[in-house]
Amino acid sequence: ATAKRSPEGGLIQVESESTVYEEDGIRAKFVDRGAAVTKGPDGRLKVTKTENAYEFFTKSKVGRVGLLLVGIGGNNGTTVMATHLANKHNISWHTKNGIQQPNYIGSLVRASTIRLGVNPETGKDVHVPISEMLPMVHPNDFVIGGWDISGVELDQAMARAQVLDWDLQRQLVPHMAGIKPMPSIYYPDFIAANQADRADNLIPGDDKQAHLERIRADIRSFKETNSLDNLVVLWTANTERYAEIIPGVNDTAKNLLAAVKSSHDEVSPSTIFAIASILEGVAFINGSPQNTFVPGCIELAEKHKTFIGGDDFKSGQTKVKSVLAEFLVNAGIKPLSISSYNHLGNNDGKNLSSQRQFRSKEISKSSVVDDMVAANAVLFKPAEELTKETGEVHKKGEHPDHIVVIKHVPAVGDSKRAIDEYYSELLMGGRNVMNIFNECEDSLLATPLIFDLAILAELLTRITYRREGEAEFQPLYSVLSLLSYMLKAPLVKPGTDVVNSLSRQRNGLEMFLKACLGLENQGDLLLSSRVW
Ligand code: NAI
Ligand code: DG6
Repeated sequence: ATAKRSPEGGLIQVESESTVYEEDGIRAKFVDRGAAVTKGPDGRLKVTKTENAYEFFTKSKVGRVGLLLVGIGGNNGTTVMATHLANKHNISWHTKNGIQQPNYIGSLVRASTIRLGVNPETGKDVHVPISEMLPMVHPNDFVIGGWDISGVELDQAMARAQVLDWDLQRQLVPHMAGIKPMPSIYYPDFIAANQADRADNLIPGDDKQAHLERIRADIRSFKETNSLDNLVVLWTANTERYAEIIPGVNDTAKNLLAAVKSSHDEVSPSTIFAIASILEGVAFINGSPQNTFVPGCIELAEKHKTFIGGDDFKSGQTKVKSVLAEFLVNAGIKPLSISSYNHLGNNDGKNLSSQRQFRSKEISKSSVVDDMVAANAVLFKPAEELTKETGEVHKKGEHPDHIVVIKHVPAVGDSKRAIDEYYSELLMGGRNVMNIFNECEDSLLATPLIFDLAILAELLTRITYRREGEAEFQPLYSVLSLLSYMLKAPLVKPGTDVVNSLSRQRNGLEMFLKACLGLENQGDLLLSSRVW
């Protein structure tokens, strides 16, 4: 059974001493139970149970929320705007299959559910939409704006993208005509040379400090003009090349700010947007693969206690890979190679046909099976074991061969084709080959992720916590690893493990939302169904 929202307010009411509904928010006590594992001198693993008590406070007033997209004139940007407007104005359209209603299919928050518990009368599970777990902004209510180096108005940019049906575009024209992206920063060295012909909407000059101040002013003015309570800035512009990490330039917050002042070549446009957002106290999400968050940028966010999240939307091929690779490894089957090809014909594909931008994408697409492989030393020998066995020093453990190929094929437009071969070792030397062919509009997969990232990031800015014994509540840690489900190469707190497994990422988010309601995650223990 999936519960429906009651018209008079919040759907969930937790009846427990540890959960208190106050006028301005929900206060919940939660005990984080875990296990500390150390290796003793005899080689045995010593496990100690851990318990850490927390109190969470979630502000319930959502207010007016803005979403500023960097790259609003692109395929994702225009599809986000079009989807928002079609839903908000309830615009339906004719397709060859009949009449289509607008929706948010593909959004974790708006179109998927969480198992809340069991109805004691029926014994059946009760599920709720994720959007009902805590007060969250509805995507219809976002105030959306953004920047683009292409000055084409959004109705024409939507037509250029060739993503949505013509009958929908036709009806959206009156809503999108006249909306021109704000001028943006263009450093030609960071994106492919083949993008130069659309760069006609630029903030003049090459003074990076002036650019930073201009973007900060844009953020402030958007907030003021639209009377916003909260704002998220999200990069969905072209993939940039990696910035070189240079000691003294971008390694610390102080050096990075100085590098902006001196207009250093290695400060990218995306890092300028991230710095501007941090200094304006608004959350910044990077939907592309480049290393926007150089160490100095992460340190700056930590210093200002503002929120950042990234990198690179995990929309199709990589999402499937994070499920399939986990399935194989957790089933005790050993992937020997994963070969991924894709071709697409949109402007993203054109930009990625340039080697340095492709390299950024290759890195983010390649890291996705690393944690699953590292978690299974039965199948994949760790570096120390290989070193012992061979007598040569191995810095890395055993790993399946993994290749990523992307080609630009203009004819297929936004409809990306992804082909993956999984070649694995079975029992007694057997072999297994699995092939996947996936085809769909790339931007229709990315758009719901953009809504999810913005909705969840905004929610996380309203949550504070304190540990047992602490007097003051404080915001969550700056790097929002809870957004990992939507991202190919999740940015995490330095020194902590990256989780790529899609099910672990979803569980992590689910457990956190429950913790904010003071609920323990029952998981799939289902004890009552196992005992008499
Ligand atoms: P797109 O090429 O259609 O749009 C990007 C837009 O960014 C363009 O309009 C371009 O003019 C603009 N732009 C470039 N540099 C800019 C700057 N400095 N400031 C402001 N605007 C700038 O690309 P699309 O398909 O919308 O994808 C956007 C990004 O999202 C790409 O980096 C892509 O790799 C990434 N991505 C897309 C996924 C998808 O499924 N569509 C999934 C994962 C990542
Ligand atoms: C070519 O791969 C274009 C890319 O922008 C991808 O479409 C995008 O990164 C999505 O990748 P994935 O692996 O999540 O489908």
